[in-house]
Amino acid sequence: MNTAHHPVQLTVQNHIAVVTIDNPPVNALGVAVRRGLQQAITQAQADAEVHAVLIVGQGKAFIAGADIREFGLPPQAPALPDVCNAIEACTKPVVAAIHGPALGGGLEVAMSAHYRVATASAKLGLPEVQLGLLPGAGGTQRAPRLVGAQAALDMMLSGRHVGAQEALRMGLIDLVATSDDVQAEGLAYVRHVLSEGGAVRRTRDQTEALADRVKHQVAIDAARADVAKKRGLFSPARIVDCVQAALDQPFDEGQRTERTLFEQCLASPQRAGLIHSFFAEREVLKAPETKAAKPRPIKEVGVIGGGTMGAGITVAMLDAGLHVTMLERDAAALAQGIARVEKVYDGLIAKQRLTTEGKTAILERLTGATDYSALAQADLVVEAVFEDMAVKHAVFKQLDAVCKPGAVLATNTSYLDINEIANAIFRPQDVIGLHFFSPANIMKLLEIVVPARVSADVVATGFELARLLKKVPVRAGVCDGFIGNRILATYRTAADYMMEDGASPYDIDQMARAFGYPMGPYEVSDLAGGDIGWATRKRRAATRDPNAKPSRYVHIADKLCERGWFGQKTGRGYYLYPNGARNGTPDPEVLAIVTEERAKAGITPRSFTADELQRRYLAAMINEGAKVVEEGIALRPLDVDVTLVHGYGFPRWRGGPMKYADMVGLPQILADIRAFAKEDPLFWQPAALLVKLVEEGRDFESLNKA
Ligand code: T1G
Repeated sequence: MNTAHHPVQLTVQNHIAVVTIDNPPVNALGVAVRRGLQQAITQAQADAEVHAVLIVGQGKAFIAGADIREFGLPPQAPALPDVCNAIEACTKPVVAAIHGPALGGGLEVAMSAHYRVATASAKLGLPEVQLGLLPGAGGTQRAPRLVGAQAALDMMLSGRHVGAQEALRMGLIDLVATSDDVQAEGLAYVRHVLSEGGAVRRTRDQTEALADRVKHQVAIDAARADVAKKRGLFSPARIVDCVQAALDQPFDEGQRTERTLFEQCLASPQRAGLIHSFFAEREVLKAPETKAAKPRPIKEVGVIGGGTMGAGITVAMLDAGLHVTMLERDAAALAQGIARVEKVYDGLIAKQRLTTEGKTAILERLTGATDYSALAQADLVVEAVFEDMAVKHAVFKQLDAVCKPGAVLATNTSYLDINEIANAIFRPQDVIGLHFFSPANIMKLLEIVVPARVSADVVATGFELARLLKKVPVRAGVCDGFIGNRILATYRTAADYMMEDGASPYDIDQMARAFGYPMGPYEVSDLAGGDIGWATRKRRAATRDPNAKPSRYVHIADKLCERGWFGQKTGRGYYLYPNGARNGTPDPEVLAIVTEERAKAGITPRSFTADELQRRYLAAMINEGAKVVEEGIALRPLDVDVTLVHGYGFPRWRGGPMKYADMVGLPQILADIRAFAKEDPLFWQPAALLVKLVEEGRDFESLNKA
């Protein structure tokens, strides 16, 4: 008896073949599902008792799309385009009844059916572009035949989900069901089709939606121009080409065009990087503590500090629907903090993304206070006060005295030792680091920093808070800079060394942009303000061990700061920002300072090619990332990837520095580091983990599932 689970079942009810897909968790179209669908259609076609076919999904989805885990593996028949064509070729009417996600290949299956009905929960979309792909199972040819070029391009280039009502208006579906009983609604619609004569309405034969060729050509041309402006991604331009084929070519020829372009996208490194990011953003949610414990409840939260970070965190909490108490030291500071929060919402009102009433409703959940007793009932409190250990100790001493038992006490510190903060109070098990990134209500990354004595459910609570705030959490151990800032310090140092050795800061920024960063390290410094790093360097100089090995110190950044050249906020930094310009222009005086500092350091400047700049910049990033994994500060290489992508601008379509290293090949990365070490053995010390992986012929990915 074959007890294997067949993910596609066919039952016949009153001459209707009900084809049910049951492939948890989201009915992805793995090879067993494709085979089952093809067999079901063949069986329904051959069975004289069957007058029509209904396709429906079991569980929470219709079909979430192709099985993303199959990409990059040898293809297995039947290919999804063939399955879709078989569905469409059926001589009996086929109805797709959609609930939940019908995405990518899932919507392509539905569009190859002759009719579509959806419940209110339906989410229809063609998000392949987010994976570096395009709809490769006829979607680029059928969608325009149903909804026209403009709407099809919008769906495929944005990847957005479309609800049932919008889908009906577009012509993507035929009916929005009145109940959530998707199978019953599907059967009812099949009976309706049969009562109307049971016509087989093949999408490939529809011409009405593309009748006005001029209109659709205008839409295609506009999309092509828009895509050309957005550098970086590979598949959007090919999506436009596919829709052009849908307008110009017969269906079968258009499908061949689609197949050719789909295979180009499949072969692109962007597909590998984006699919890695897709899964990595789900794997980071799986930390030992989130498996071991349940989060504590989070309803009332407190934020201490109404400065830039405190206000940003307050907005993030309010946007999540939480009740927030902002605590400041006095009424004046509190008023400033509240004003910073209101300014965010006033900005949204100005952009007509929020109404005045909406702002009022949000602010009803915000309470201001200047006395710690206001936090007595908070479930979680996060402090965002001045980065000074004495100030942190004073805050946590108050929290220890006032907060209810079980309250989670979090610090937003970006580099102070959280173990030291925790050990100074009577409930270290409740202390955790929640490292937000500025602006805290916008940046997705949230480092969940785990001190030695914290209890597992507090860590789980940090992850739960990230979910509520729609942020991307990454578990980090306690060290200087945790994961992100520690790696940033290293590759920024590598950039400073290259600048002092002969490269212009402007060439380094250009290299980073060419790699896919939105801006380079010196543009970032000008945006954030060079004074922040300057203050940290001065603070650390005071505590630096005089007997420590003399590591090379580049003074260029300090020289700019000594002149008050902090960046955009002072009109100049590495770049000039005349009249408040947002885009800086290179500053000859900065280059003169660089030249002067080289001379003082006794350096004869050398030239660097863009490739040399890039290899050093990335080798430093990857090497430090390997050390961070080796020391357990990051659980896996993918945690480093997600941190750098969601907190530091690393291009998501490259998957992150560790994924990029795997794609380059670790032997090459290690060889680069060893070559650079000949110039500077102190800075370029290969991570033991990197050496080990190369010796064993493994890559970083081999550690992600371990
Ligand atoms: N393939 C394989 N696994 C998938 C999957 C997929 N398509 N979608 C989700 N999963 C896994 C996911 O990794 C997680 O696994 C679990 O399901 C729950 O996902 C030929 C080429 C459907 C809206 O891009 O957008 O079709 O962590 O945590 O928040 O033209 O998943 O539990 O082990 O995200 O409720 C196009 C991708 C594919 C849709 C559900 N389709 N998925 O969200 O759950 S390419 C997509 C999603 C394609 C064709 C082309 C979301 C969701 P684990 P989850 P969720």
